[in-house]
Amino acid sequence: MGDWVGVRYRDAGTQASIHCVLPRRSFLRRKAAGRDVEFQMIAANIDVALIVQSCHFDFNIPRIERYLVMARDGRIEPVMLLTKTDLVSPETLERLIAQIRLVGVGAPVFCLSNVTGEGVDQVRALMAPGKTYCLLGSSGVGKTTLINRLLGDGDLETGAVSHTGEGRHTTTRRHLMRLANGALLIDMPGMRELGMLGADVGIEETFADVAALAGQCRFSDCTHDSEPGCAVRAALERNDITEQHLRNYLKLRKESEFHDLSLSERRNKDKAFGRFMHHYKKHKGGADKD
Ligand SMILES: Nc1nc2c(ncn2[C@@H]2O[C@H](COP(=O)(O)OP(=O)(O)OP(=O)(O)O)[C@@H](O)[C@H]2O)c(=O)[nH]1
Ligand SMILES: [Mg+2]
Ligand SMILES: [Zn+2]
Repeated sequence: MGDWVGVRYRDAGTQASIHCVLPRRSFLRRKAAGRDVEFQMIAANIDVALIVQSCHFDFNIPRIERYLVMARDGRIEPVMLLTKTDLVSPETLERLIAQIRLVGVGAPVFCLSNVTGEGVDQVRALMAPGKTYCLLGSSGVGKTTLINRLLGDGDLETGAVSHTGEGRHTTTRRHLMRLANGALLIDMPGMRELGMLGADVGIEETFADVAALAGQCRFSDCTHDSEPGCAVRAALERNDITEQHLRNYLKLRKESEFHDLSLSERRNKDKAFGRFMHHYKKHKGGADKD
C-alpha cells in the first residue's frame, strides 16, 4: 500500500501493466486500528512530511510530537505548517511558535493563511521539483485548501468545520498532485488515530533532549519517576523541559514498547503452545499404547 510502481503502457494509455515496484527509501506508517499489533502503511518514498496544524482550535503540542515521531521513524524530513493565521493575533502566533521551540522542535515552521494568502508563497518556494511531499494533519486544518491555492486552479473538495473547529473528513482518500514546478504533493485524509508501534528511532530523535538527559541518570533503568540521581527530573525542576513534553515522551515510549512486548509475548505464547502440543502428542501416543 502506498508504494510507487513502474508501469508500461501498451496501447495509447488504455492498457498498462505494472512491471516493477520501487524499493522503499522512506515510509509513513501507523499502528493498525483496534487491538491488532500490526502496521498500516500509509505511503512510501515521501521526502518531506508537511505537518499541518491550525493556530486556532487544533493547536496541540503532543499531537505535533506524535506526527514528528511518525515522520522521523519513517526517515522523512518534517516541516511544520501553521494555518489559519488570519484567525489569531500576531502575539498569539508568536506564543504558539515559542511553544513549538520549547519542546525542542528544530524543524522549520511556516505560518500561512489560506484566506489572505499570506505565507502561501513561502510554502510554494520550499517545494523542490522532483521531490515528494505529503500533508499530514487533523481534519479541517486546511490541507486541501492549501493544495488548491498552491495549484492555483485546483478544484479539490474542501469542507466546513464545526464550531469546535473540527473538520468533517472531507478528503476521504489520498490524492497525488503535481505542482507547476514538478514537485509532487499528496493530500491525505485527516487522521484520527495515530497509534505508535515500535517507533523507538522516531521517539529518540523527536525527544532527543529527554533521551540525552536520560543517559545521565544514575540508574540505567531509571523510570524518571522518583529515583535518586534522575537527570530528567532535575531538568524538569530547572524548567529546562516541560512537564507535558516529558509526559508525552513517557507515554509514547510506553505505547511503543507495549506493542513490542505484546508482539514478543505473542511469539512466546506460540512457542509455549507448540511445546504443549508436542508433549501432548507424545503423551497421547504413549497412552494409546497402554
Ligand atoms: N479562516 C481560515 N479558514 C481556513 C483556512 N484554511 C482552510 N480554511 C477553512 O477550513 C475548512 C476546512 O478546510 P479543508 O481544506 O477542507 O481541510 P482539510 O485539512 O483538507 O480537512 P480533511 O480533508 O477533512 O482532512 C474549510 O472551510 C476552509 O475554507 C485558513 O487559512 N483560514
Ligand atoms: Mg482535505
Ligand atoms: Zn531518570
